[in-house]
Amino acid sequence: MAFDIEMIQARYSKMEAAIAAARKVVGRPLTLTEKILYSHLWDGNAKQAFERGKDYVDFAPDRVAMQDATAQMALLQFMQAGRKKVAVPSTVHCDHLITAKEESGVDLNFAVKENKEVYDFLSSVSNKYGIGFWKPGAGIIHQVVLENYAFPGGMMIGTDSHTVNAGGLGMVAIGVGGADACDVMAGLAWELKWPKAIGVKLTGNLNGWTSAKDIILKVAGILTVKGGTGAIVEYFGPGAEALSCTGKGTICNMGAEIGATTSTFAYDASMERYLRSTNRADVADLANKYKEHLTADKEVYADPNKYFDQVIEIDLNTLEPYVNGPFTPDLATPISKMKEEAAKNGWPLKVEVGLIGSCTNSSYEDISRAASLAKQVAAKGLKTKAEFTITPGSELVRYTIERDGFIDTFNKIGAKVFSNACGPCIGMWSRVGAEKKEKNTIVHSFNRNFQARQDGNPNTFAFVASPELTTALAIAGDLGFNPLTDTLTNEKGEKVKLDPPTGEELPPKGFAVEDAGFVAPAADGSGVQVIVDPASTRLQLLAPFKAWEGTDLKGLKLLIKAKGKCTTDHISMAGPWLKFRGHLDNISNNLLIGATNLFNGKTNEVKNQLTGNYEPVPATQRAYKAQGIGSIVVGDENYGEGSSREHAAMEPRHLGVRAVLVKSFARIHETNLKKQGMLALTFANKDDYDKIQEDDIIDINGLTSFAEGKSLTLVLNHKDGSKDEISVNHTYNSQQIEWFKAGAALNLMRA
Ligand code: MIC
Ligand code: SF4
Repeated sequence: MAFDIEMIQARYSKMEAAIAAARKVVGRPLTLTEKILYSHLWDGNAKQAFERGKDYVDFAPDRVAMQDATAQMALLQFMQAGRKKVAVPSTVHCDHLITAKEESGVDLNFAVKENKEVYDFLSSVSNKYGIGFWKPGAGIIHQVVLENYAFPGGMMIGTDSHTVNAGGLGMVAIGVGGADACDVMAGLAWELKWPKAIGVKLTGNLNGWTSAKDIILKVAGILTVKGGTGAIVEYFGPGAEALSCTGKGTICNMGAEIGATTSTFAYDASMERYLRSTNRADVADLANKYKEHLTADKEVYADPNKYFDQVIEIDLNTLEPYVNGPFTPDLATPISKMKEEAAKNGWPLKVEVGLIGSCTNSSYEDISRAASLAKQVAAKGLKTKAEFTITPGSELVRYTIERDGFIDTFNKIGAKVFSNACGPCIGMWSRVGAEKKEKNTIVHSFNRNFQARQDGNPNTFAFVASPELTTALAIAGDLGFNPLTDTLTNEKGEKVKLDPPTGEELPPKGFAVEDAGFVAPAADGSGVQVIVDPASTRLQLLAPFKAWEGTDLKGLKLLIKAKGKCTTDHISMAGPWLKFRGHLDNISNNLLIGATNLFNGKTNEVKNQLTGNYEPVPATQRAYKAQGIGSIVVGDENYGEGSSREHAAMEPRHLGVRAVLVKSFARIHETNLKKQGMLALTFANKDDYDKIQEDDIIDINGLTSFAEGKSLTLVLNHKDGSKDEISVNHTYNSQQIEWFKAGAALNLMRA
């Protein structure tokens, strides 16, 4: 039986009336996304139609999911909200803090010891407040959610940008910062700007070497890392129905890489099969009963251009396998062009490591298809040239693939099986030799390949591909190898070709597991004690941020003018810093250490305006803080792209940065800044970015009449005595302005 089946039943029983009301106010057929959004309005059935990309709307999500690295901050905030229990079903998943080094068992034991304090904190908070707890080794949040909690037509939020993975099972699932999760768990509404709508029509069928991953790699190439911003992507068409449910999950998962709010698919037979095979026949039966509400009105898919703001069509019959990267997930190269492109750009062709798995691609189908290639290694007398690793997404998948012999097959090609956790994907990879910083290439089936993300080496050229292609490229040890056309030379000197991968969507013998890793919370947790040691380096109770002083902000120093890509990995690095995710002061020592200073082209070296010396960013900001001087961070396009980690907003807030001024923001990061009481501003005229000088002293005017839709003015006082006055925009609504005034959204809840 499924978890929380009564909640799902209750949600479905209200859908018909909610959708009818929506159709009436909107006055036309509805997309699936609209049906899900309108049936989750906080204020009940729709009384007005909302404008895409404009109206802020309050929603009532069905559930909340948190992973350990972000849950710490989310729950530290929740503990201040004064509630007895979470208001909606919520779960915590221990997946981000396990270092991949030797192999799963050893690594897991080590992590359990190393992170004991954090795991104890998370499990006791979960126990106290009625939150389901998935212990270390249970699997990666998004895989576990897909296997246990996602349901067609539902809405959830999660403190991780890849929460969107649950779109594979027909949800609207959205990544948020911990403060948003805290609101919903405290029984408050969750606010989102009504999204724009992108439709992707899939025709034809995947075949041979192509897989679901190639669809999203192609879409990323078309839309780029910014193209989905503010939009929900809805996939449809015969090609969509032909995909497995987990394949749909892969596509939705990497929707985060195009900046999309989320992605989703209509309920279909593949979802039904997946629900039944993961022990949720009850949800499948319910979904069948309500299926007309779990897809768009038929007019929509028949004439998509009329209902979506943008429509992309992809013919799966002619789709090629893609390899995206290096350093960004949207640089899409079809495998047939890779040799040429790599030579042209100086990307090292030798593949050192192939890594499969992660929350994006570790389904039974993925693993079985990759294994079909691994099997050919011995059969064709080949030797695998690169190292090869697997990180299963969940214990359910790991146990089942072991039973079915796939782990054995991978072992035969010298693979390492890491724990069911994020591992190398999030930089928790103790890669031998990475410290030498040698130029090298790796290929993986994860979703992100930002510089230095996997192994901390900025000279690792990381490419993203399907698990199948990753396996083939690892066998060949050559990034330019095109398995569709090229041959390999085997041990006997013969030329052999790899046969296209084959696999099973779902295990023919069914899934099996001994201990999936779930710990249910106490029915009454009021007696549970949560202990945070004041001397801890890993956990720190939060002190409220100060309220706004009620005046314009004068005399701010420029902390950094960041150049080019500045993702959340640049603002608050993961990897070795993950261990401080529950300790705001300690993690603040990584503030913006990855961002490039435009004035000297260096990372973590900015001019301390008090001493005139070049110093690390955190130290410089601490020096300003010590003197009570505020500062401002300036950035480029899509600032804060990537993760949902609110540390990227809390750290500058904690250290006394007052405003972040950029050409454009990624959605989650912008909201996180607002929630933490920061000013998130954009240049009214993007060229004004060039006016910011290294020694500027900056005033922000207009705050005493801060209002929705009204620009603010910045005065740049340059060193030579000249001044520039520039206009800056913001997207604060009246509620969000209150957050700013109170010092943080949480201060209002507590009040
Ligand atoms: C990621 O993929 O970058 C992460 C690590 O899962 C993050 C969350 C985090 O920073 O803890 C995400 O995507 O939100
Ligand atoms: Fe973990 Fe990587 Fe998935 Fe993020 S993208 S949840 S780090 S596996």
